[in-house]
Amino acid sequence: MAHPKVVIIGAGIVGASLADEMTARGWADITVLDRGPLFTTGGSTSHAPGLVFQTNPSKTMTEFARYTTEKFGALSHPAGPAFDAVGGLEVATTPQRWRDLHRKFGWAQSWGIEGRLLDASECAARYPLLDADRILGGFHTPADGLANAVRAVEAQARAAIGRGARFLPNQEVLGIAESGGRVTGVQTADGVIAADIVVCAAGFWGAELAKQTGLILPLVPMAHQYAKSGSLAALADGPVDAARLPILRHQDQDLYYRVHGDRLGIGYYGHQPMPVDMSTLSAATAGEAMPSMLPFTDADFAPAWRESMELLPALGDSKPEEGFNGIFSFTPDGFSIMGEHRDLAGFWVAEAVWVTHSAGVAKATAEWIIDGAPSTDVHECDLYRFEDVARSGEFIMQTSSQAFVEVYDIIHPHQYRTALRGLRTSPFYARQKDMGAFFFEGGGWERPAWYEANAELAQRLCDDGIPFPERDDWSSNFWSPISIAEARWTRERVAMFDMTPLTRYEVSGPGALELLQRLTTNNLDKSVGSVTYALVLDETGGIRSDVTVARLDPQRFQVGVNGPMDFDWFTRHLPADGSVTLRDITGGTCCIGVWGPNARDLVQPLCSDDLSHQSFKYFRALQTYLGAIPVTMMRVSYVGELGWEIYATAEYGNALWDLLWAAGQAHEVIAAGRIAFNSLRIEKGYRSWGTDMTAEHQPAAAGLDFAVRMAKPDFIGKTALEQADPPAKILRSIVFESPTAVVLGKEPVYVYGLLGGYVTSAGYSATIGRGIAYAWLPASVVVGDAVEVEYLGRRLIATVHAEPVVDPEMSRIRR
Ligand code: FAD
Ligand code: THG
Repeated sequence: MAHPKVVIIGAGIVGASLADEMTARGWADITVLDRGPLFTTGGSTSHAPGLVFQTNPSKTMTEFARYTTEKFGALSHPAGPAFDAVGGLEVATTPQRWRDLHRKFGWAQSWGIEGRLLDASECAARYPLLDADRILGGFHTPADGLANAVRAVEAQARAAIGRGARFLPNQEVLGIAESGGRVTGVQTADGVIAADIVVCAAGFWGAELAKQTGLILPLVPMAHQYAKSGSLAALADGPVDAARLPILRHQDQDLYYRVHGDRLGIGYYGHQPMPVDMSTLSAATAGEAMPSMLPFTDADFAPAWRESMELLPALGDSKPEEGFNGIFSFTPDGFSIMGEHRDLAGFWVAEAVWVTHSAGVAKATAEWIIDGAPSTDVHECDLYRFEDVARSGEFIMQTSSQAFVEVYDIIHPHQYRTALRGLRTSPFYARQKDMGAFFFEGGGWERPAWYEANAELAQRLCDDGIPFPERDDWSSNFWSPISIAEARWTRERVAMFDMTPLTRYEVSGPGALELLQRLTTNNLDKSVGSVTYALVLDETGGIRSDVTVARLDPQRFQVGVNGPMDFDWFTRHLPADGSVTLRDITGGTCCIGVWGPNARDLVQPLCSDDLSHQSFKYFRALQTYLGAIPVTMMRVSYVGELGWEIYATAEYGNALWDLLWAAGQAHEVIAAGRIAFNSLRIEKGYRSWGTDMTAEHQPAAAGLDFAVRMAKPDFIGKTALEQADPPAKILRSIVFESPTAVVLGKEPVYVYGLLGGYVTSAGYSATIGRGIAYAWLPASVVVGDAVEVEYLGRRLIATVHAEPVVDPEMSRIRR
């Protein structure tokens, strides 16, 4: 069978790597076009100094980087290697950074990157130019190193050409040809080059091209300074073997370094963000060989040089030379952008990719195009991960600028952006502020993390001798002991949780049931009023989402999902005959979770329907009234308590809150926040998609087999599950031994002294008075086994616990 005809726009590191990956999978009809010459095209790759530090908080990005080092290490180029594993060294000059390097060491362990923490003298031994007195220590990673990006481009391009690909220089793509919702080719000055698939790998120019197809790529081309020192005596004829010096990061001052012969290259992120205006760039650089290079701005670099002299006295009286402001892409969250245009079939993007991740991104993209799904979980990079609000020019610019400023900063996992806050608020926002809510941000929403109004409650529990363990300086950021009180109170009395930001869709029409049956693993052909928990799988059986589906009418369902990528997936699977309508109703509705042993006593007096356990069963839905307010109630509880999610359209929100709040006074109701919510759901054994499990995992491994009905007629992913091997790793609950042991997520877990896996979600269980977490662990691990979790350099002992940790009999919920 003839393979599809592919055009790749851009012969930078991404385009070249993609051509190699696709031809290696047997697709030979591939044309790579570049507006510049080959292989120094003038794009970002042409001048990238090529430092590859693999360790990243993201497992996916780390895996992309590891694949890149392995692949580039095996490439051959007549001029020399495409990758030199000189090692990486990150140094700390502040106690905060030193602590953070411990955290980074943890990520390296979790994701399988070799590395070691070194004291100052060990750092100086590896990097003799360092002033050892200025540093507290460093993190050394022997497999990191220097990519020669242009060599890597050429070597991969030659491999692709050897398998039939064409690389055409001086061919600017002027437009995308399409017909009937499909790409048909690309427009150049010479005419249309036909294609079934077009991949936009045009680097920071890509957003402009994509815009022509109606697609917004949230990236900002940003200038970043790079310069070289003069010849350094210490490298030219000194005792230091320049060729073996590791790549170096001095993140406390936004600096990085590599060797060029007997000179040092210095990169700097400390200057103000310099977004590039694309409307003038093209005209300004049209005739340039390096349109991605802007003139050096000396004044911006002055602090970089000053700080470099402090750290590396060997710079002596040398001066910055050959400086330039090079352009590359920044995104709102720092991740790349990958995927296929939903409204223009065959138009793919692989954008905002560093050299570091390039081969990994290219491999995943090739798998996605050719096999239908990447073998690595790529949700963090998904083209459709962005909420509507995140596609505005204002949002893209502000958040990408913040991403530039923070690129080397120490970022706490609960540190949320400060710019553009307050964009999405629930109807209860004013009430929440009145109660002293501390807000986290998620998807543009303001979400109470805890309420200062509950401080008194915390004090009361404290006085009653309930333990409130002290937290260390790091984990006590963006946290309050009040959250412990809120969680306890939920289990003992009743609490109101704002569930408005939980994304929900209405799926309706004659084809609605059939569509949902195909998209999910559980049987949904049940009576009106049923609520069902189900998984959404991809073709490989990987978990794309977990959802609740409420049948509100024979042809109308309300689906509680995880975010914008679900909308994308559902939309792509809508039948062509128009028999299903999909609507995101999140913004027009609101939701309060009323949960706790007192929940029924609180709500029943407001409702003329019978809310008893027998009449309104667990996992059922009811459309009714609370007082005068029309509501949909679902007897579902992510926190594992008696109670309901109560939905209303947004205009009733204030009245609904006030009604429940007033009725709740007799039952000692409180408002409770996200931190309590999260720890309650962990102790109850409920997973959070994107953190605990992703498309990398099948249901059995994630402990979610109970939501799969293999007897049901065909659904997406079923065949893959039938053929699946037993999982090698399983998601387990662990409970820490010490009441003061707390972790935050992504920490490595050791089993019998050997690396066994990593933590996903973590929290403090107020119910059992211990830190708890989920961790991916070898399937051989059994309940009762002891494990050790490394947190900021300390080993914390934990035990694998039977699930759920709290209320395995479901007696709290089913009553
Ligand atoms: P590019 O290399 O820009 O390739 C895109 C290609 O598309 C270009 O060749 C361009 O000519 C072509 N093109 C664009 N529009 C069209 C069109 N309409 N028609 C035809 N062709 C078109 N990354 C690291 O990992 N490590 C580092 O140390 C590092 N340091 C950096 C230092 C500086 C100063 C800069 C600027 C960047 C650095 N980067 C680094 C980032 C890295 O260089 C880029 O992220 C990466 O090279 C992007 O590769 P790409 O293939 O996506 O884009
Ligand atoms: N509420 C609603 N929709 C949601 C969530 C929610 N969709 C996304 C996400 N959260 C889905 N996650 C879960 C996880 C567990 C449960 C509900 C939603 C749950 N599970 C029970 C259990 O595992 O025992 C019941 C399972 C069953 O009976 O099949 O409650 O919070 N609306």
